[in-house]
Amino acid sequence: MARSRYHVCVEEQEKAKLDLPFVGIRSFGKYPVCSDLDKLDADVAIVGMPYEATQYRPGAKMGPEGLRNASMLYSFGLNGVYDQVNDEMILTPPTRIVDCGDVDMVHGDLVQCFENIEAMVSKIVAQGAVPIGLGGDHAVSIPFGYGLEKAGPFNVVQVDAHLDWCDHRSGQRFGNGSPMRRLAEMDHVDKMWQIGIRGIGSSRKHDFEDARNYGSQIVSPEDMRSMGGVEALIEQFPKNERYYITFDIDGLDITYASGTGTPSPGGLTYDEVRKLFVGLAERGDVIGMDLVEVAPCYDPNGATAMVGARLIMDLLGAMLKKKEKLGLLKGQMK
Ligand SMILES: [Mn+2]
Repeated sequence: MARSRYHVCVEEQEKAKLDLPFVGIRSFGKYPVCSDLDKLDADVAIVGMPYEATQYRPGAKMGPEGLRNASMLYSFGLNGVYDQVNDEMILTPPTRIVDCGDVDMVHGDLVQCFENIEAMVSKIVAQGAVPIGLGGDHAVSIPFGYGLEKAGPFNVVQVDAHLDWCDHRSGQRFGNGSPMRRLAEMDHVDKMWQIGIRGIGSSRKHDFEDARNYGSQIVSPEDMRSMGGVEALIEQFPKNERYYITFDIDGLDITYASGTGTPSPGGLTYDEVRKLFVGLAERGDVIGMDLVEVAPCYDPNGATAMVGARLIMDLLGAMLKKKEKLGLLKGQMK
């Protein structure tokens, strides 16, 4: 039979299962699903926390779904990705990343939702994996922070437009304007940096004073650039200490992150946040991270979720490369 002019000559042995981004089941990055935490055996465990009680535009409870969808763009390389900056492969075997699905939610029941988040995160920590949480509104960082207790003590690096240090609003102490104060109250939380802060939020002057009195370093995008940029900021982080990164997507500028409840101009760029995460992963030991407040309903082209998913991948690449070089991956220790 005559061949078409479009015939592509592929030897049988060159054929491969491509598993392209539009094919298959949408776990984060298309990494394997682990639905039984008793059997969790991985370096990193992704967990969705679709909890929401936002103070303005709703939608963050669909964040895990949006981030998993967006992560398909980066699912080309189950056998790793070429990092052209450092001229090396990253996220290669034996690194093990799994998606544990979502924490179970009970609509309107903060107590059960938070207990479930804390239980799942602490179980992941007990199994020796680094939890990466997908919010959800920023209140999820309160039970996430308690769930990290056994991985502590640790420092907290927040990237956010807002200080989130409000003590309570009409008695509500567990809203998305309060996670940083609640974290600061935890015995296993040590130093704190709050980066990208510029937004108009629920924290008042006395909340800023309380944060500074705690010892928190509050760094606006302008502060960071005038001190010499992200490279100079990274120098402030003590080496070899443990860090939990809590990343509110609105820390990025509104041009990167309009798909959120309270988008804010004057924010950080993708490159600044990437360098910050990579610098932290290289300098310290990142023991957990969450990305919160992605609201897909205001993200019609998916760009906000894509930038968010990409920054998780950037962080994981740097974290796991460091562990690989130290021989600390689970697959290396057996
Ligand atoms: Mn926040």
